[in-house]
Amino acid sequence: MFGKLLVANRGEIAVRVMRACRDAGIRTVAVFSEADRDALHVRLADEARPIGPAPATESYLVIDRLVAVARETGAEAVHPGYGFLAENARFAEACRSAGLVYVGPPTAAITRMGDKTAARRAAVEAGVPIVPGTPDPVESDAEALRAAEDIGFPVMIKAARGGGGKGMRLVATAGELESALRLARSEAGSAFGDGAVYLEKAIVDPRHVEIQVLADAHGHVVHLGERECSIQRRHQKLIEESPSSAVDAALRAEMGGAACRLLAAAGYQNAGTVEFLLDRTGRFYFLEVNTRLQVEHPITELVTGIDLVREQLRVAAGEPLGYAQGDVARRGWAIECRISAEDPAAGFLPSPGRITTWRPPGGPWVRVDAGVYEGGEVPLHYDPLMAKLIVWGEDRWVAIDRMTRALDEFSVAGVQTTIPFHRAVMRHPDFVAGRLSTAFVERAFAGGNGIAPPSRDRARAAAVAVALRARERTPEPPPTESGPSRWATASRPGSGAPRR
Ligand code: MV4
Repeated sequence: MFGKLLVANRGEIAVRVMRACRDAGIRTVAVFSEADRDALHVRLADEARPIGPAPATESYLVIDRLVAVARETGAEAVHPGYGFLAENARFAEACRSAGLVYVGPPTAAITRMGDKTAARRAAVEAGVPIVPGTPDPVESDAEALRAAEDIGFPVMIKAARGGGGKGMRLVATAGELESALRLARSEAGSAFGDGAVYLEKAIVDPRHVEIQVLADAHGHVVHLGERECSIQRRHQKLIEESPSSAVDAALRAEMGGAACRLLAAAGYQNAGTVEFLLDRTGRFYFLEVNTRLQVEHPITELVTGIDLVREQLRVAAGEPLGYAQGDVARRGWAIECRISAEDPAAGFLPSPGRITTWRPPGGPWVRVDAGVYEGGEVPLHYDPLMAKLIVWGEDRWVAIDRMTRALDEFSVAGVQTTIPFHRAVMRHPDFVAGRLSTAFVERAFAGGNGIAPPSRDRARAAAVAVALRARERTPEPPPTESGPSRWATASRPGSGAPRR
């Protein structure tokens, strides 16, 4: 195992990686921008080096500077975290060329999976189902129209180099295709420097379900089950849970097997995530591969007992996983809420500033992965994620109740937070019933309307329906609190203020 590792990141993920290093006896080097002199990750590292001005393009994204700091400090390995350079093949290669161990997949795997159409081809070769669509970018409007009629409307136009929904367009009819193509091409061109687009059949109201995979340098590939990530807004995940209420053991084995086949065929090593769309009939379709540790990795840790960062470090050091698929056990239910400095009552407007009160919850099966502390600052330059609140329970009802309790305990002042949003979701009848799709947030909270609840009538009708269904399905329904008065409480603007 390496003696010293540089963490090329900031915030909660830098802290998370450093903790795993401490546990493994690895010394850590933090890097920090001018906005992060007093940041938590700097305080927790064994040593820290400045890397430039606040803008990430002049600090956390400067490959040469990061590699130079690693060399100067005698670090043997580099962990990229997520975001910033975490899926940048040039960074991985720059580290390796400098003789550093990159804690992530082989450069070729990052490159191949970063190209959407190449990833789709790899999926087909590995026998992994993909959404029906064009194998290559469409060259002309005429070709697109022919393909779309072949596939059947509605279709989705996607950027070949894209991701995160940029350059993506839903097209319901042939008449809308031409203008949608034009818009998608220009959006893809400015976002990815490549206007190439391809078509897929649109899956209506899918769930977003992803499989966590670990692969070592000795040909062992195992999956750690799924994460349900449908609760998102504008492609930013807000809440994740594991398992998914839409996945049973048979489907898990099928999706897990598909994910392992794909990554094994790609010569993948380290931690990786295979994203799928799951339609309402339980069919799944490959979406893309995330060649990094993900924000929501702790929910997988809580249901499997496997420390994913530790595994990343071990695998990068050349150690074998040391267990097979059959050794991976799953127990209970985990939920994660992303606690960001954003105002959910104002369309999730970022709310940077000084944190004057920070009192996170605790107690049994409550985990808080934070990158901030009381008196510290949330800089406006970066992602406003302050912490992740993760709970475990023996089943979904217990986990929801425990998350509700933990959210009630969480006291933050000085910045607005997403806590009121999460409290509202935990009692939303559709969430409680596990009736999720990627459209959940916009439907339940009327999109830009932040945490505004559905109408009284809708809420009441849905609550009754859920209570009846819950009674049919399980002997012990959770204590739901779905009366209109509760909604009024949950949606009161400014309820992010300290409560106790
Ligand atoms: C889709 C889709 C429906 N049909 N593809 C959005 C991000 C990008 N990586 C893939 N996305 C989608 N692709 C087809 N053929 C719906 C989405 C989608 C979505 C996917 C995952 C998580 C959240 C989402 C929110 C809206 C749309």
